[in-house]
Amino acid sequence: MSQTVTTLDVNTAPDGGHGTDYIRAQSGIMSWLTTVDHKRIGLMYLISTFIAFAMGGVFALILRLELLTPKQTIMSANTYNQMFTLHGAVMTFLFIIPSIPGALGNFLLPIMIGAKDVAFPKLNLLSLYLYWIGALFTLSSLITGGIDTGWTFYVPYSSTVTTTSVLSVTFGVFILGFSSVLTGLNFIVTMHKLRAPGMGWYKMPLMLWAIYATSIVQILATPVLGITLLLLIAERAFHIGIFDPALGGDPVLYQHFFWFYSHPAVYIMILPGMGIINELISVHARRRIFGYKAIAFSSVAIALVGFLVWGHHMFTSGQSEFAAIMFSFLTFLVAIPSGVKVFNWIATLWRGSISYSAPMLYALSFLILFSIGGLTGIFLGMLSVDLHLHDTYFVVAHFHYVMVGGTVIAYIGGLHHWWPKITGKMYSERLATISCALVFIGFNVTFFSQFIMGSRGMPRRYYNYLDQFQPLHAFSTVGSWILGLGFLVMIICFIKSLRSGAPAPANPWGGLSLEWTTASPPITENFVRTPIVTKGAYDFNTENA
Ligand code: HEM
Ligand SMILES: [Cu+2]
Repeated sequence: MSQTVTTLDVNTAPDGGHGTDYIRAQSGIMSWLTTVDHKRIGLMYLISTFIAFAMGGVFALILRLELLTPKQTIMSANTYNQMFTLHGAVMTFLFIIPSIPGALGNFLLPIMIGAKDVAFPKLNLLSLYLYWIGALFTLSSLITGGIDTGWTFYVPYSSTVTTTSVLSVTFGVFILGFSSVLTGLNFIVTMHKLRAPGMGWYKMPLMLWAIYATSIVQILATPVLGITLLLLIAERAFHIGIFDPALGGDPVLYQHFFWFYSHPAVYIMILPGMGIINELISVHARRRIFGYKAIAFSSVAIALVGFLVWGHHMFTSGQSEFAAIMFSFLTFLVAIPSGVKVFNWIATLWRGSISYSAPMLYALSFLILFSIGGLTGIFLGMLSVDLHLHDTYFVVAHFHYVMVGGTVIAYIGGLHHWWPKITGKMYSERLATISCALVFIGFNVTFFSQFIMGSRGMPRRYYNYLDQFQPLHAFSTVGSWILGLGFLVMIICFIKSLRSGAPAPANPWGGLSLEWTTASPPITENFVRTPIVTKGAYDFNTENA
């Protein structure tokens, strides 16, 4: 009773005589910089956000190295402050928010609904340029004296105290926000207007429901961040007195504004990852997805409830007791749709014929790590418990379990899944399995120890720490090397695939959604003829499906 898909022929290229694949359709750098092909734009996002990930990753390894010993190890306290600020800002604004929508969303969305491109191809290119310009402003701080406020830019430190380059970084993030809004807008219109004949809303692959929900959050929440950053810029440059108590302002107001965006933003980060997991689990277990509608609506529910819980970041900031109790209560509500999803994924795997391919291994890693991240979120949402855990390593561990164990793992699993489609090349399953194992082990060694440290009172963002924490910190640092090695093997695997991988067939995994009916890589306008959707994306013939 579900979903997508055509029975039409494979849309061949280049030899099939229906045009050249999108990579070779035109050549020269200008053909890339002026392209309006969503696939080329997606590929450029893929590369750009990956560079950001690599930079953020190197910062992380350096941070962990500093924390190997309780006193100074390799850098000064000031450098440490700038390093974790940049690590957080790069990972958040330059990597995790734009990566999945920008790369996989752009590449897949039009193909998955049977369209030639997104609704506004030129606007799409503008989003990419805004991403690049925003990235330049943000990273310019590397040569103009850094920034040491933490990625949250809390006032009054950011507005009146620090002498580091707050202005260029916040302006960069402001521009990045526009990129995000325009992408969300474009995707929403595309899904409303350009679905192929037969592609009803309930026939869309669940990945697209997730992207739809994400886009809603992007266009509703991101402008609030933009205005907040503008106010911060004005405050710092002209002392207008919005946040400065000496001028009649209120510093806690900044936190309200900031988290009114940034809590929903964590759903901009995790929802697309959840969307990917649907495709990985169903295709690599050859099972119809269990509870299609429940999964679809839970994405939207998460997006909406996500707007009501920002105060759980501010339990210790002096909000009223009533507000704190309400925010705590509402936070638990998010657990319900999240739990629905996890339950449905496990039910889909149940009695599936699971193939332990790299995408499935990543999906299984996601299920374990995201569950740990989500369950520890309940601890933090509990008002009484959070008073103890606030701003400790427990928080650092929690959000890395969600963001890295959830989103990044899902993203990498998705990259493997769609790699043959995007590049036209197969990758080595052996190397991919090795890297997945290293990432899983390294990740847990790095971050599980931080739950323990945090529960014992190790504060976050500290440069020096008590000797008693050293064994756990050292354990965590060694874990980060294993994790780094895992990512390195992954990159080697991808480069090897590009150089010498076997040519990919149109449908290497036997998937049923529309992208598997086009050639690998697809031709410029995706399909030779507009596909007509007759079958569901998850209509695998398994017993009692
Ligand atoms: C890949 C391995 C990673 C390692 C080893 C790592 C390590 C760290 C460390 C050591 C800190 C500083 C904590 C402190 O001083 O209190 C930190 C903070 C942070 N990390 Fe990561 N990280 C990794 C990946 C990521 C990713 C992928 C993201 C994004 C989704 C991310 C987002 C953040 C954020 C937002 C902060 C907070 C910065 C702050 O406190 O201002 N990290 N990470
Ligand atoms: Cu939150």
